[in-house]
Amino acid sequence: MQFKKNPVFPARFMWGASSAAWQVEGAVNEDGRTPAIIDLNSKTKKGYADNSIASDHYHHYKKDVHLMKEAGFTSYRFSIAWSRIYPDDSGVVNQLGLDFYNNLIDELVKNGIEPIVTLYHYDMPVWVDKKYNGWYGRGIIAAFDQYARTCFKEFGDRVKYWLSINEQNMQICYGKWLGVCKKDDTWFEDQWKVNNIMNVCHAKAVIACHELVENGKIGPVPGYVPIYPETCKPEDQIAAQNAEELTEKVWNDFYAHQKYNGFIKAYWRENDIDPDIRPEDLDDFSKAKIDFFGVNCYRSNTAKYAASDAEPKDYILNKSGEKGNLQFPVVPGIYALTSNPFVKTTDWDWEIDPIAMRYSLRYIWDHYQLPMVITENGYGAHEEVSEDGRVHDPERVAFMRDQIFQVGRAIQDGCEVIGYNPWSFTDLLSTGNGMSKRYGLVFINTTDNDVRDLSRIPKDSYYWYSNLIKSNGQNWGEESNGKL
Ligand code: BGP
Repeated sequence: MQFKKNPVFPARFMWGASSAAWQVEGAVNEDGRTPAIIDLNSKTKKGYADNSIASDHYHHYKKDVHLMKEAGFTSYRFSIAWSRIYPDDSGVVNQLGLDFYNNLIDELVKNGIEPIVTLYHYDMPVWVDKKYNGWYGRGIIAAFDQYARTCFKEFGDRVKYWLSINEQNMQICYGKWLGVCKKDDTWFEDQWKVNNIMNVCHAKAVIACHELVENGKIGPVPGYVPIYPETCKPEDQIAAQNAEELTEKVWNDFYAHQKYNGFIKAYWRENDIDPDIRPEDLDDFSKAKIDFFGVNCYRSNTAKYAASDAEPKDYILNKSGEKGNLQFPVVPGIYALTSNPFVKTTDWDWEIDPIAMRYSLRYIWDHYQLPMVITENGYGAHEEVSEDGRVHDPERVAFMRDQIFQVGRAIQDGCEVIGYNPWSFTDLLSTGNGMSKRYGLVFINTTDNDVRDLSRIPKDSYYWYSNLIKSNGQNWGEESNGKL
């Protein structure tokens, strides 16, 4: 539908931004924290800075929260590093780890900023990985449950919005990239066992949150990429549906309906896959009723028909930051991804598509009728400080303006959206491109090769966003593109 008026955002809309522990904190060996698998994984993706210093948020959190407050934030989404809370298998909680998050949460609450906390954002402690064989072993279920329960008991008096596992679907679909897959040649089958164990952990967290946190709300955080058919050819439409099922809908249906959907059960049967689902898992699933969806949405994809005898191709992400360096996947008989001539792309070939945001929110609302909070959305770019000492990021301002406007349109369409938390508040490490791919509203003075002084420099987008959110989404500024 077309609307004659600009959108109006609800009162108490949660305007903020997002981060994850391993990408922003640094201080990996301090105050009792022990290594996480992602520390090792990030070192394999050379050449860029590993996460031992990152944005040094661990030592700058007060300054960072102050900048959030100045900007008018009403929320901040961050994650807890499991290995700060439980550094080893002794079962003894690390008080210094609790102290760090207690201090951060207190600082946020004092400044009127609602904490939105992710339990797991790719950083499994190495001791868990070794002891239980990572996500492959069912031993992780009790360890994760213990960790989640500790977080709810320690922080649940002040944290009311919780997120279970970040982008579980992406961890399965890109298991090799994100360090979940341990054995390439059996991953085709293993991924569904791993996924089931992750689902049990998600379910345990949902159950424990409702048990332990008064008025606590919890949801999953799928990575959501709408998939358009390349043409109106019916086969392309089915290919787009297949891609959507196998990269996101299987997960979203599971979270909302608390059971596996018919598509994936048929897929397992067809491919002789046994995901090793136990009766006690089904029991946990039936009790794990989520309260909302976290939504990570950056882009869209396009799919087309792939014949059964097509040559299979892996998805090779663009790691260079120069356009045109990606390989779309071909999954014979199921789908192939392809480029979309109607949208521009970033230097990493990510589609710039604000309508995808409206589409995603409408899709999730139409299917599941649950409130949504945007937990990631953002523009990755090469950036530096200008001669005038400022950081000018007009592309990010345009990106955010168009994306937020489409969030507003989705609200006008009838969707219940309760917050917008783009990636990321400060610059932080990208999963594959370190500090060369910056997402922040605030520049961190460091590079992949040179740590510099780690000073915080708010970018133009910070000031633009601040004006917008202080007016609860009415002041679109000089960069309004007619949206006033
Ligand atoms: C999401 C992850 C984030 C973040 C973001 C940007 O999938 O949840 O951790 O990194 O993507 O991706 P990248 O860093 O690869 O550009």
